[in-house]
Amino acid sequence: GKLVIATHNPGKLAEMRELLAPYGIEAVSAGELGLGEPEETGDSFQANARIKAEAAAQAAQLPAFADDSGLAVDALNGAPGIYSARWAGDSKDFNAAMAQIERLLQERGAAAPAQRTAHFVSALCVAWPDGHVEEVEARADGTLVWPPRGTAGFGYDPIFLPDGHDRTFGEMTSIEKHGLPPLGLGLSHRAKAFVKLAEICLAG
Ligand code: ITT
Repeated sequence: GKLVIATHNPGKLAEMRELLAPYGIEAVSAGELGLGEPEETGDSFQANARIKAEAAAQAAQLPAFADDSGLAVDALNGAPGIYSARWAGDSKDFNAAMAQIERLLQERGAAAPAQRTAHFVSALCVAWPDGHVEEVEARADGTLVWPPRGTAGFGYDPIFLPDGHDRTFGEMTSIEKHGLPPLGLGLSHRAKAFVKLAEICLAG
């Protein structure tokens, strides 16, 4: 059957399409269907993912897949967190949002890598028109670098160095960011969450 990918973020959409590709599911984006964007009024990643998935499932009368995600910086008490998109403003200026994080880290004297730890979170939700939902969440841990490195990916990728790697997400191909064989999917927050979701409802 057909699945709506309930995102208006082109970087996410590309990753979600890649993750779904092996399953042979016909996926259509919220943008392609002309669906609006619901207000993200939730106070957690999971709540916002569910708001987006349920709104799209109801509007399209098709199963809908949504991701709510963000970067949580330990020295900033988890900010920007669920406000990660909003920190970039209406102009979606992630260079400014990354510079803002760096300014706050420097104000706190966070120079050593151990003071610059952060994690990405991805909450995924699939909602069906009959009201059924499946929800999962995963994280990827790492350290923030400055200046930004690499032009791949989107959002905060150029400052995020995942644990155990020497290149930022911005320096990785999307395949590497998802997690390369032999380990397969399981580096990025989104790929890890997708594996959990696939175990629940896409594999069968
Ligand atoms: P939709 O709600 O339409 O899906 P959005 O960009 O508004 O798009 P979110 O509210 O979930 O989505 O915001 C998440 C933000 O966190 C996103 O804009 C990115 O800047 C950042 N982010 C999430 N995953 C990321 C990743 O894998 N790499 C870099 N930045 C990421």
